[in-house]
Amino acid sequence: MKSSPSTATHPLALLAVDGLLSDEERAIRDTVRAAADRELRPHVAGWFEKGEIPARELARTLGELGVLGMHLEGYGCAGTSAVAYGLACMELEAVDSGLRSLVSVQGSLAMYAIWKYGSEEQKQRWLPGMAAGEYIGCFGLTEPDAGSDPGAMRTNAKRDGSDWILNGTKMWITNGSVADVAVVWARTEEGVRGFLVPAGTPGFSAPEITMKLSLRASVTAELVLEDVRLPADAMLPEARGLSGPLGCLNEARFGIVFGALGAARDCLETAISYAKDRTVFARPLASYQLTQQKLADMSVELGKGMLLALHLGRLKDAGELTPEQISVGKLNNVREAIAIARECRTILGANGITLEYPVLRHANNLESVLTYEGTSEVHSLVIGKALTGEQAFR
Ligand code: TGC
Ligand code: FAD
Repeated sequence: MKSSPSTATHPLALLAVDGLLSDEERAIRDTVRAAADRELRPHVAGWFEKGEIPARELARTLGELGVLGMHLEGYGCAGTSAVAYGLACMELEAVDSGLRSLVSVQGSLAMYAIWKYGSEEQKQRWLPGMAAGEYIGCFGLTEPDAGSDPGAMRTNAKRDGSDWILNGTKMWITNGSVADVAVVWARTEEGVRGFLVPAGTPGFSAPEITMKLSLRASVTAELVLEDVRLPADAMLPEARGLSGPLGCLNEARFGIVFGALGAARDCLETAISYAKDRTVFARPLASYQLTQQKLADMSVELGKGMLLALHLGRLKDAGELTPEQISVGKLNNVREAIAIARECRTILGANGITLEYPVLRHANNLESVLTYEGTSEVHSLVIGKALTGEQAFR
């Protein structure tokens, strides 16, 4: 057995997690980490403070990095493993959840919907440009009165000759006001169907939602559809019923299983470094047992979360991952990440409440991550249904 090092060990090195990755996965992770640290991290506190991001420029940067739709095959996408995609999400969210959100919504929701359910023409029209970051996509499922229960949506699409006429409002839509194309889910006579709505279509607008205290380095908007006329070929032909949008959510939720741990890791690295530098009562804060207990507990949770994420990633790459397993990962890893971010904030004392350090920014962002892509309550109920066979949603 190897002896433990006497000098400081990184929390993830405690469980030798790196050894579970292939050379290619490590290389992709390191490339994304280096680019994120070089091109995103220096600006992110400023974007968060202003509540503004240079979305178009960012999309191109992320496109050049190759992370937009990176786990999809063809159409300019890299076709990486699910684990590699998860690791990229982790590195992006180590900078800010809002940046991972941009990538999740682009690749796992908007591009995935087109890739999985679109016609060949729709794929050719949108996917290469979206992979390159020339076009931005958004995904409109949630409505003002239908969040956890998307089946209660009111947005509707009615036939008029061969055209469709869409009416309704979508709410809390990431990338909404900067998107070139919106994937909009609407009720039709034949059940829920998906539509591609290009920006600028008459009757379609996307007012931005402001005054957010979370995900400030991310664009969030309403989508308003007032008698929006679309041609027949705007509908995604292969998505029928609620399983269409829910199938996309599986993809984005998977990215969050890894992503949330990136935010947690960044908080923990910050707290360890701070505790070693900060002197209280004439000794480093890191030398007190209470501090070490906090750091130990957080490292254990981070390591467990990472093992869980990798296990789910390997199942996904083997084509065996189930929605219930994704719920286990999303519930646990986001819940633990937000607990870690809040605990790290205590270690930083007053400094922890500023944007000089990332911890409260991460904690505030994780409030959104806890809620979107299925709240923690929704994922508990998915797991409860799997365990008992009884659905307790309604
Ligand atoms: P239910 O009756 O259970 O199912 C309706 C149909 O859907 C199928 N299905 C799934 N298919 C694929 N993947 C899944 N995970 C699925 N879950 C269910 C199901 O088999 C059925 O198919 P069919 O063919 O029989 O019709 O649906 P329900 O109405 O009881 O709702 C179940 C519930 C509550 C779990 C689901 O609706 C839910 O997940 N609610 C949460 C909504 C949510 O997560 N919204 C996220 C919006 S997008 C977003 O937040 C982006 S954030 C930005 C970022 O990612 O960074
Ligand atoms: P509600 O559904 O009203 O839930 C309120 C509370 O009730 C929650 O605690 C919930 O867990 C609980 N609850 C609900 N049902 C039950 C039940 N059966 N039993 C017990 N408790 C229950 N949506 C998109 O479509 N696209 C996007 O790009 C997108 N981006 C987002 C970005 C941000 C920053 C945020 C904050 C949200 C985004 N969303 C997006 C919306 C997100 O998916 C919803 O907010 C989420 O699904 C929850 O819906 P809601 O906010 O309406 O809460």
